[in-house]
Amino acid sequence: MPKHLVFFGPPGSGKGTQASRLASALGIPQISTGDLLRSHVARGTPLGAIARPIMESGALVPDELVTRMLKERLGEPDARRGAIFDGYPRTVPQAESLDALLGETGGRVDAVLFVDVPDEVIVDRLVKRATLEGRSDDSPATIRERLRVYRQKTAPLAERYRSARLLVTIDGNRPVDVIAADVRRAVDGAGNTPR
Ligand code: B4P
Repeated sequence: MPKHLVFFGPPGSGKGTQASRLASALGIPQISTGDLLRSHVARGTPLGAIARPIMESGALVPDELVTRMLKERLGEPDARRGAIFDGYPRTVPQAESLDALLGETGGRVDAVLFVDVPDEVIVDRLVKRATLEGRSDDSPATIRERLRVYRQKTAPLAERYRSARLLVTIDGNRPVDVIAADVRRAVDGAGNTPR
């Protein structure tokens, strides 16, 4: 049975870092909508041209564009055995689309890992990353906007997944290896819970 796991959390919580590790450990792809969008921007595609100013402002790219892109990625052969979603879904309509997309092949979301980190730690991490990597959406003003958008549009998903008994909260304010061990325990446990 393919496994479909979702990482969710505020910007800079480390969900990308953990998603990448888990993907290697389980041998299934990490699907990061942020990375896919950045690749469209770098290649100068029509989607990239629309996404670029939106990402630089800290807002969300429209649901239908992101979902179309995700559907294409999910259709690639390596995603047949499952996938780790990183940064998707980010809104309630995206969560509904994900359920529908996975449902088409008899799949479902198996677990949602919520990487929880306090705001002051996030701002600190992203400001540091701005110096190291120069990502254009890591300016202090954009970081504040990304956090605001996260609280307004993405944080409500926690309730949806909590009531579906899929949510596992992981303390993301610890060393990467310690978090990864917790994630692994959570994922191994999730497969054994009847729903
Ligand atoms: P993303 O690329 O998903 O950016 P993000 O949520 O801000 O996550 P980020 O990569 O920064 O952080 P992560 O938690 O991995 O999206 C960028 C933009 O694309 C969005 O703002 C939006 O415009 C658009 N977009 C993407 N998906 C979308 C969607 N579904 N719908 C609409 N729009 C969408 O944390 C990584 C950082 O933490 C790194 O610097 C790492 O070194 C550090 N870190 C990790 N673990 C750590 C630890 N344990 N301790 C200390 N530091 C740690």
